Amino acid sequence: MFRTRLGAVAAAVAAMAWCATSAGAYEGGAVANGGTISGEVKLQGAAPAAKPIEVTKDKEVCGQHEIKTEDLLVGANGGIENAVVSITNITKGKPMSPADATLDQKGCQYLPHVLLFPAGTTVKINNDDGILHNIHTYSTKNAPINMAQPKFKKTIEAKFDQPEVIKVTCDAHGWMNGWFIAEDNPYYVKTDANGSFKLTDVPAGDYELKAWQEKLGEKTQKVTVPAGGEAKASFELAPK
Ligand SMILES: [Cu+2]
Repeated sequence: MFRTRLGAVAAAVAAMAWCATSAGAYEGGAVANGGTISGEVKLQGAAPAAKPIEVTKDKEVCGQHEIKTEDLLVGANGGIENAVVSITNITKGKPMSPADATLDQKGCQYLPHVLLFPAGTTVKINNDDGILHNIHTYSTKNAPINMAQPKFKKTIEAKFDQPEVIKVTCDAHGWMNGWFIAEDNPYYVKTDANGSFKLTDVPAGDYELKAWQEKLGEKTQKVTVPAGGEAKASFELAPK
């Protein structure tokens, strides 16, 4: 009886392990005659101005420069900075190389505000301020972190094995917030200050392209990449 039950458990574990590696697995390799996808992510309608944040704690460090809200940064032409554009359904393409991903806590802000990296990356979380921060990640697929980082603890390392969009806050300074985004394939990019983006070395084919922005949510569209050519794709995100 015991033997049989153990055998069943072993079979179930083996099946789960197989699922974990086969579902959503990405295969990287050489891309012959790949194309590009480029475009812009724009805001529909008038752009709100970033609001100054009142520093209420550790003013001698956090108050040395002006801190503004970063949840919706819009350029002069309506382009949205820090939106993330990615292919959602690609299983084969350029290699997914391990990334050096670092989050700095500097002047009581997260730099960068949105940090992208491939799943499996170990992120370095630096405290450059010489005061107490407390990193808190709101993840469900990866183990959440809620850890005090006193001034003598310069770096915390945390590994993110599962693809996930993760909100990050500091429990010591209520205005500090940012995002970790662990991707399941290497076709992802953050928009620049004008909302522009470009993905390169995309194998020819039909894909679903997603634009995500922390405040406006996400939109998808179909895109066809020609061999060695350029596909254009632009997004308009509506205010909520
Ligand atoms: Cu902090």
